[in-house]
Amino acid sequence: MAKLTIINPATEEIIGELDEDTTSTLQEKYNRAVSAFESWKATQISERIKIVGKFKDLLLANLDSLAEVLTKEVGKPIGQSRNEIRAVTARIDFFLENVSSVLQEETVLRTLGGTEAALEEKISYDPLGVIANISAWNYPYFVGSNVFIPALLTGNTVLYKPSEFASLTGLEIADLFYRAGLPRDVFIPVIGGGRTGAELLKLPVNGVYFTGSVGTGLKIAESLGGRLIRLQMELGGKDPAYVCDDVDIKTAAESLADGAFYNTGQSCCSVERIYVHKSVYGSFMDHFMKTVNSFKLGDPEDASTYIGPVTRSAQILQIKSQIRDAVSKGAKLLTGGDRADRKGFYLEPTVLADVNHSMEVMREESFGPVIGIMQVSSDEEATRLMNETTYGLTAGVYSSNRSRAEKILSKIDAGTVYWNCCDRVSPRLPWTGRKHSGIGSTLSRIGIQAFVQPRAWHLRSPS
Ligand code: TXE
Repeated sequence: MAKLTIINPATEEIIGELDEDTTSTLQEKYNRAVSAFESWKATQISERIKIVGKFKDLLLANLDSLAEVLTKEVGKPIGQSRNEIRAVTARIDFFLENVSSVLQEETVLRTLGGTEAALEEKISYDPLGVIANISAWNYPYFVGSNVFIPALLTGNTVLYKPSEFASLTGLEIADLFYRAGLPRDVFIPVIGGGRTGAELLKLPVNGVYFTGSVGTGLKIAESLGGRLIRLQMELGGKDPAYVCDDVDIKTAAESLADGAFYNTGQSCCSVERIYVHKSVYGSFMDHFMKTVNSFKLGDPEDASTYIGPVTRSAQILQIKSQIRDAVSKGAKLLTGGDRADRKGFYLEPTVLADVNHSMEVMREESFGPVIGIMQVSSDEEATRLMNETTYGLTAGVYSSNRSRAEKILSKIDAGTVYWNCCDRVSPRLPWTGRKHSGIGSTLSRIGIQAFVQPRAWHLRSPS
């Protein structure tokens, strides 16, 4: 059996070793998930709600130890690990409160009959079956729960493959579910990297829910060619924000610095490009740099750390190559640009000015502590540049004028738009990417419907 080695990105030390799944263990797990489906589907919704509610309680009861594992495994600063676990419980509450009404049967026509037969039309919902949930490492609790919580609540069984960089957390999640009373064959973790993910998808699962990079998303779409199954993808972004000339500059700069560097810039909705109206550019840059310079880089286990290591060493090479490309084309490096002088996969927070769209850093996802900032002359220019991308996850506008912001945002081709905020996700709203940022939606009532199939009933009484 091949081993998966877990490395702490802050120390580069090996902190664990797990057995990877093989073709035969995957088949065995799939068989278990299939055999558990009928009884889980038949389980009362109130019972499913009770188990998931207990899982939520266990998350809170074990918050500190779970956060420690997450921090050791992905390098997320400990305060941000705790925030993630705490915030995921609010998402779970949304699902618990809404799943019953989403699954409610709906009668859409009822005729009385009389001389004719009475007719009723109604819609009901069935789970899909066994779903494969292939997940990313950057927010394992968030991106995982967007899928496995509504999937389980609606009666599906789940084969859950956490990222190979977040597998200890994946196993913690499975353990909490079992302690909450979930039958072991209803939620089964799968351990391994890309090869294991690809093997998993060869099994005749009924739905594939993927969170990860565009490159892997495209490979998965190709590998599923010829199979008519439900496919959802939450992929990368190159999320822009525009600062108009009518804002409180300090507030906008502080908000955007946080949006660019929180989670060490490794959020799908991190701010990755900033456009600033030329009349406020100087003042914006002063405040922005002051905020960035105040961020403490260091040991993620230290509660005062804001910037930790990046999770994968390969990201360092990729981001440094973007920085080199930008500087060689005329960008000005205002701070950072290299590895931090310490052990671990650390990159200094990096700010690039005088950037343009010929540079990779303004076109390709960076997924790390780097940001490009560009001056613009008008709302029209900002709108054009924000849309000049293959991605479409989020976009933000900072302005004191709501109708000005809404006018700009309505022209941006992105699934989520923000006025005077960024890097924000709400369980009440769909999380959905356009263009290369994804297919389908999680969260909101739409993100519950994503895990069921409707049944249309035509019921004619005997005449
Ligand atoms: O992705 P990878 P990562 C995006 C984020 C960034 C990426 C980072 O923007 O682009 O995710 O996550 C498995 N067949 N989002 O680095 O490498 C792999 O083992 C099947 C978007 O983890 O693509 C891992 O479990 N599976 C977002 C998973 O795919 C395969 C929220 C992802 O790996 C595979 C969070 C294959 N051929 C991050 N190859 C949003 N939009 O909401 C790899 N895997």
